[in-house]
Amino acid sequence: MDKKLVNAINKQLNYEIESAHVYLAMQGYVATLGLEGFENWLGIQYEEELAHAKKFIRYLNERGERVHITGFETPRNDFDSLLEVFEVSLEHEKGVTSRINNLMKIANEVNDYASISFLQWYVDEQVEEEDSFSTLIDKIKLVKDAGLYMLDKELATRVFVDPTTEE
Ligand code: OFO
Repeated sequence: MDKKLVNAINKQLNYEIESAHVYLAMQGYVATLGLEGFENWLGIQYEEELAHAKKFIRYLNERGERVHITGFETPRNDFDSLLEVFEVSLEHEKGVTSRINNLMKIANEVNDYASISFLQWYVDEQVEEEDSFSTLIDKIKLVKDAGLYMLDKELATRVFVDPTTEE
């Protein structure tokens, strides 16, 4: 395989492990909010990212190329809200998409048709990744609005009772 492509795939498989760390750290934050469903969901996202890395590793092995594992950036561990976790996630996934597109560009430049075919899975996966995060952002906002709506209805029931005339 072309060395530039092998190096770029190695970089990406390490980034997938880094992505797993990103979601593991988010899972830790969400656990502090007592949201077990979100905690579960992010734990699965962590597993998925590791699976993305392993798929790249298997591919390089199949093509007789060497895998190089590197060190990883410390992920962000603190957030201001659940919404922020998912907004940061969506931005992260957009970054992954552009990295995958760049890999595809290199594969095309060096006419590596096997890699083009292999990378198509990641191109499709990124459409799903971005969609699932943006859907969750919409839902979190909706739920928030619904909560506000209910609180608003409760506040609308308040009637004026002159405190100075109360016995
Ligand atoms: Fe979240 O798709 Fe891999 O990184």
